[in-house]
Amino acid sequence: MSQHEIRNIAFVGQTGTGKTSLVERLLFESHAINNLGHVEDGDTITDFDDQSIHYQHSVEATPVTLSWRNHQMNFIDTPGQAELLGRTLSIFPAVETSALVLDAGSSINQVSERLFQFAKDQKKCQMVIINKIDQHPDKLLALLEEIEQRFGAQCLPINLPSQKPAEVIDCYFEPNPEQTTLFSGVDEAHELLVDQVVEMDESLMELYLEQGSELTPEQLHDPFEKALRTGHVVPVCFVSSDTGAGCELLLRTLAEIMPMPDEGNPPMLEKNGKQVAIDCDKRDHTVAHVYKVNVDPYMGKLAYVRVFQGEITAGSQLFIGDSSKAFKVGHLYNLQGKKRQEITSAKAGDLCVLVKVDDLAFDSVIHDSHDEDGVQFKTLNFPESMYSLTLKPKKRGDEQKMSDVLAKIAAEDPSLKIEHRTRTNETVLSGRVSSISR
Ligand SMILES: Nc1nc2c(ncn2[C@@H]2O[C@H](COP(=O)(O)OP(=O)(O)OP(=O)(O)O)[C@@H](O)[C@H]2O)c(=O)[nH]1
Ligand SMILES: [Mg+2]
Repeated sequence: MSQHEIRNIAFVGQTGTGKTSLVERLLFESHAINNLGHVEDGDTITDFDDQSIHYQHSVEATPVTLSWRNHQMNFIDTPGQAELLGRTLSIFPAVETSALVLDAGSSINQVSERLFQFAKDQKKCQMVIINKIDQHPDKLLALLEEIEQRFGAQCLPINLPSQKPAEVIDCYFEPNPEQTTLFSGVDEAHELLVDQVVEMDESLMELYLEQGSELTPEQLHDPFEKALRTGHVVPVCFVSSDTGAGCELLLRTLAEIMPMPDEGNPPMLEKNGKQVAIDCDKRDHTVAHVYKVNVDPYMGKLAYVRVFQGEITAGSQLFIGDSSKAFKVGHLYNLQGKKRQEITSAKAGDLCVLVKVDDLAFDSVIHDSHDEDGVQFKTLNFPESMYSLTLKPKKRGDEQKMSDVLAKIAAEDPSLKIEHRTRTNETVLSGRVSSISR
């Protein structure tokens, strides 16, 4: 599969909006799984770790992959709890698209606002997904208005809920004005979206004015990508993870509208403060980035990697950052929750996992040529620490054990800081409250 068919999407948003349930539903609808899991039953693909099952909240950012109509979609399900925000923000470099999932029955809170702003700062293409339309049909219009008010008038529905509870009506690909939606007309929604997109292309605008609203999705493809890259348009989709309503249209939107790797804004890779040009189609020079690290009790250290250029192959020799010492890629995996599939290579645009490479850490840049020495990702602005604790081992002599555990925790959550204060000989852990108390 070439990078043209790959889509990388992060599902983000305040807790409880249904991100994990939606990812599960999309895996099910695309036949990646045969049984639909539920968060309450602790059997979803992405909330598979003990803590997520116990708390019934995602604790980890978890990637999964599905195939849909010749497209490979890599999704990352992320935690929505405020204190786990560091784990969500840290995966943004791995994706082109940030999909903010909202709950039709809840107002937008600060976490969602923050995530929307962060995605904008990170120059991600964005979309908003309104979930749980089955539960709160009466609140959808108010939420749409709230979205417009908080995030701007560029947030425009690509489909609308039908008057029939389990259906969603397409307003973009093949709009049928005969269909009745729960609120505005199909034509009206179509026109608003096309008007917004066509502003990106003067000659198409002229044609549009002559031709009326007859522009095809193919004619609109390039201006749509430009509008997404510049934040000039943010498509809004309605779904229900519970009934599956709108899921097919959501997958179509992801495949046909949201960007492939080289249509998104280029990754914020820099060398000596200058942007580094990255070419997804270029065959030589591998450049990749570690967007997450996790220490698995059985598999050891797992480094979750996004490949930006070239390819990572099992057995190849790569460098980390400025190091002159190469490491050999041993086993390479695709993870689907707790299931792992060994792969022989990962191409530009794709995600993969490297195991047992001790020197890899969050934010490491991996490459295969010293031309790329010094390449770094632009620093992510993590939330300020809100809480600090001085830590001491209960028993004397356990200092080493404590420092090993702290190193593991800090490796997994880049927003946590560990500091040794030599003057007072204290170890201080700083972060957001629950990241510490867990
Ligand atoms: N009725 C209804 N309930 C839903 C829908 N989607 C999710 N839920 C329920 O909403 C609750 C929260 O769902 P999750 O998928 O865990 O939400 P989340 O966004 O992943 O939450 P965090 O991991 O804490 O960020 C669960 O009880 C789901 O069963 C939906 O479309 N309709
Ligand atoms: Mg979740």
